[in-house]
Amino acid sequence: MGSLPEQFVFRSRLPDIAIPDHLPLHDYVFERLADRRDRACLIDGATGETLSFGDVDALSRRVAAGLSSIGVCHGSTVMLLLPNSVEFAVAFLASSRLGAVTTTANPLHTPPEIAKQVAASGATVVVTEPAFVAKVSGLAGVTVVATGDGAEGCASFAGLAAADGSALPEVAIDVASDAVALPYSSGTTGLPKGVMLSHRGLVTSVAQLVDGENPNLHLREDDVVLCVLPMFHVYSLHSILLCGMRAGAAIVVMKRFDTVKMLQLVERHGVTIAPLVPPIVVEMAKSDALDRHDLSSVRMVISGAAPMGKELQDIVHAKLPNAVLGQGYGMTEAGPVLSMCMAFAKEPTPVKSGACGTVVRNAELKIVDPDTGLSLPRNQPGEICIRGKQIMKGYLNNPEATEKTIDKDGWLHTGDIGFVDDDDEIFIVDRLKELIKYKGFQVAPAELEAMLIAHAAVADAAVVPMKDDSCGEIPVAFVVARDGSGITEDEIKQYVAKQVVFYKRLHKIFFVDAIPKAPSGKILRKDLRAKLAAGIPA
Ligand code: 4UW
Repeated sequence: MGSLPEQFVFRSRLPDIAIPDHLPLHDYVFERLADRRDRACLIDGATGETLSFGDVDALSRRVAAGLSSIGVCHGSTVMLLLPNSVEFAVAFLASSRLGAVTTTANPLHTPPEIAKQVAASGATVVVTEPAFVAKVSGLAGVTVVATGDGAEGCASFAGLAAADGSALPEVAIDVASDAVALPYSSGTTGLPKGVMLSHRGLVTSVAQLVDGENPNLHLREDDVVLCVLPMFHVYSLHSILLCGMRAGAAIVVMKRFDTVKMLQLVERHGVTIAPLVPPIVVEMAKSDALDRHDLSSVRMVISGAAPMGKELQDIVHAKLPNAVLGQGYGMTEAGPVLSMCMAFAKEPTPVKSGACGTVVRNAELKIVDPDTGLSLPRNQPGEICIRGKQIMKGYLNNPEATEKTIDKDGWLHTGDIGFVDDDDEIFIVDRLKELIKYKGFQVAPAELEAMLIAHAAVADAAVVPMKDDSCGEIPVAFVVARDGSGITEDEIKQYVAKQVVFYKRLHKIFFVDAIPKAPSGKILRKDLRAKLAAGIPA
């Protein structure tokens, strides 16, 4: 009998902690409400209007009662189609109180993209701004709630918020099996899918960062956290909104990114924690305005969702010497955080530029050789896999995709290639999966390929990422045109642009005779990426 191969499993350097496994997400977030009822919780960046923790708790109860009055109940799905706003945070917590699931979408999505997600998620209520009502008003079986001054034919958010918050229905939430959030992600392959994050999953993931004697991400009650990243993306929802609230910090809500306005807000509110993505870090590092603002309050600059190289990290460090700069690594399906910079811990340890953190505690991480399936020791690159209570329950209505992502031993396969170094720091070096990340936003090649192939003049197509200095990656297509069609690059770009949100637009079309494929029919994306890396193909 041969002996079993050695398993190399990596753990946090921090000891495991006790994590509540009985609390629904909203109760966990508000667990210390009594101590901080009057402290600032949400600050509207545009108006300066501030809601205390007590206000947010009460408002989320009233909105829950209001949502209940329009039919939202345990197991319902509510879509938030909102830019960053107090309403977003409140509606999310209100849905959680009812045992409902929140699915989040970018309000800049096109009507067909939104309709697809509404249908797939089974959302029966969409909360949106008056400006976006027209995008959803024709959807059958959907009640639209409009914020602000309201809109014709819609329930009004203000009306919901006027309901009696003391008359909430009793809900028996099963924290392990009830999903509370349903963000969409394409994962390692195919089209975007609903990622079921349970109450217990999100509580675990938040606790892994901000709970315990020596929190990995040390947010304090006197911190002011900048919320410029979109709340509809899991990075902001989790690590700004939920972690910030759990820690008792104030959150400055910024509706949309603008470098100068962002720097003004940092100065005005004395922002101490700035969670960002690399393209914003680049903008900030390049901006002349940086030197005109006093940013000395910032003690932490967090980057994630896309790679940040050593050079950029060194530039920012030189410009903001008072701040600790580091990265976290997340993936929607991973619940979402896999690793976090140890320099953000209460008792920090030094880290290297370019590393994206150390695995979070109460979790296991391994690096798997994609060819043999065996786990690898330190300093050897392979597929990053993670296991723990924080990972997703699975994809909604898609057990096959779930089985391909979470193996029978509970390991979630990320499709990222990386290694763990001698100091337990993780470096991501490549991506096995199809995903394209434009400024941290997900672009699923399969979605664009299906659209291209549906065009009468296109015989075959493949979409891959091309490296780009300011966006990280941009989607480009290799297209086989039908004989005699005479279709042009611009026509194809326009055809796609009309159907998708801005970050999914194709930036370049390369006409080719054939798409390279394996005998199974799978596109050989690696070959196409190599072609791009070797220079613009003819
Ligand atoms: N370096 C290189 C990174 C990195 C990265 C992610 O859109 P998703 O599904 O999810 C995210 C979530 C990011 C996130 C959440 C919470 C958090 O605290 C944090 O750290 C500050 C980050 O991006 O895309 C997942 C994919 O994005 C890539 C990687 O390919 C991953 O599978 N990615 N973070 N630091 N690449």
